[in-house]
Amino acid sequence: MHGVNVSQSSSSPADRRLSALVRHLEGHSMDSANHSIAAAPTSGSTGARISVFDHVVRAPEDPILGVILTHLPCSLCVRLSFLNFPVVVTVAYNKDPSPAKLNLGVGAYRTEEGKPLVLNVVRRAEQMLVNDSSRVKEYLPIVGLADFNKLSAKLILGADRLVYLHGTSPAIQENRVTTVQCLSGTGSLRVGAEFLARHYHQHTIYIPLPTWGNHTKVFGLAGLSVKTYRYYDPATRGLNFEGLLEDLRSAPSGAIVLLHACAHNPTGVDPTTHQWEQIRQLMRSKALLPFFDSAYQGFASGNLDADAESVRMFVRDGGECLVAQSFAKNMGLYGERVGALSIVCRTADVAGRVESQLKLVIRPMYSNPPIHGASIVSTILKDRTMFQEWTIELKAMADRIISMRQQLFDALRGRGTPGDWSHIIKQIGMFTFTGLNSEQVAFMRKEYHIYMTSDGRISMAGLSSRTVPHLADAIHAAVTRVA
Ligand code: KET
Repeated sequence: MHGVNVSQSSSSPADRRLSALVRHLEGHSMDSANHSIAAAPTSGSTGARISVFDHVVRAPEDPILGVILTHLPCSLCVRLSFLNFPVVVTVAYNKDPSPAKLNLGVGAYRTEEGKPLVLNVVRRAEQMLVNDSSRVKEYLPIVGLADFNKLSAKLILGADRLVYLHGTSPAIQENRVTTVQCLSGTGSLRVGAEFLARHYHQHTIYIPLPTWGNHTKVFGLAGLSVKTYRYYDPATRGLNFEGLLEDLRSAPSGAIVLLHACAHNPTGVDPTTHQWEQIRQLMRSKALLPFFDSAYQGFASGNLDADAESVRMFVRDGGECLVAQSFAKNMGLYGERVGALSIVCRTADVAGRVESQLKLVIRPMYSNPPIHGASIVSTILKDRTMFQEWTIELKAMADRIISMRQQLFDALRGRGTPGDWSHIIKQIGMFTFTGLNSEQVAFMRKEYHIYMTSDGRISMAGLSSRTVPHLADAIHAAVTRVA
């Protein structure tokens, strides 16, 4: 059926391993097909092969992960996709033979050479874990690794004075924060959402317009009713602050409000400290419940404390909130799926009861979280030197992104591209919300082999000094040739 001789085109050990995987899957998928045919009541030895899943329609690709470039060799990706193996690549991207092709779709950091990066400090932590012969692979508790939970909460909420993580968080000192290790940022959001759907009196959550595409699905599938509040003003390419306040003012008392802690995705537009303070006052006066999504701590400014300030403002006032944290971007642990959900409560007693219910959400969902990624994070956070090494590497990633902003801005100015492109240098974090429309995005994909989400979001982390001119040429052509 597939007739693909994968071994011929594979040369490196990684390729050979993948080839073996393909052969295994081919064999396996045929075996299982034969097996189901034999068992299916509709099939005889000569009868039509009708699957009990014949009615299943093909779902569309995920708009973000659907354009991920994995480091699989192109030829193998296409072959794996023949098998419907769920590799997260678009066949379109991988089939694109152009050497100039550029993937700016997913929010994943790349080096100046366009390669995925494993931080040195992460490699060191992994080495230490490997060398530690006392380590075992037993199940973690339902709530995950205790050290990891404690340190993650300190990282986002502020630490006590005894450790090198700066600042103080009265909530932690008073034991009224419960933190559970979850499957990265997405899993933390989902566990928080399921908890709210079961135990919180208000089932409406307000999310910014626009927001990360997965928010709607995560909250909707957890049983919450999803509404939006105005956030971005296309005319100014900045925050629609009045619209935001108006919408939150007219939200029902007690409603949940999703806030991006920093580096808003996809717009790159964050409120100023003064605006955050006004948002806080309004939300507290209406008893709106803040649910922070912190996927980019350290990536916005390069400073972990500065990027946590919005969350800390809401914790300092003594009120309650939820925070979903991801270590995918700031530690480069994308595939390790390591994150945490913290719920800041009024009292230690409430926090204890909340935690007992979080366990009931987690246990039937995935039982308990994986150990490796959380061990890496806690090894780094627990050691002063490693922590400092991490902050330096993190700052270097943030700085490279900032320099890409400047280079792209200069390149467009240099070409005299019509329009005001200052938003490229004003926006914060991994993404630039370019303002390009979906036709222009399609044009750039077809003519320049540049891949991005159809809302015109580009991941600045995927750019390099070498690729900036190509992107600037493409944007220039799109703006001048496509309305
Ligand atoms: N919140 C936001 C705002 C976010 O951008 C992402 C990921 C996540 C949560 C989830 O991250 P996790 O890997 O579960 O820790 N965003 C990038 C990747 C993706 O879509 O999954 C992105 O927008 O490209």
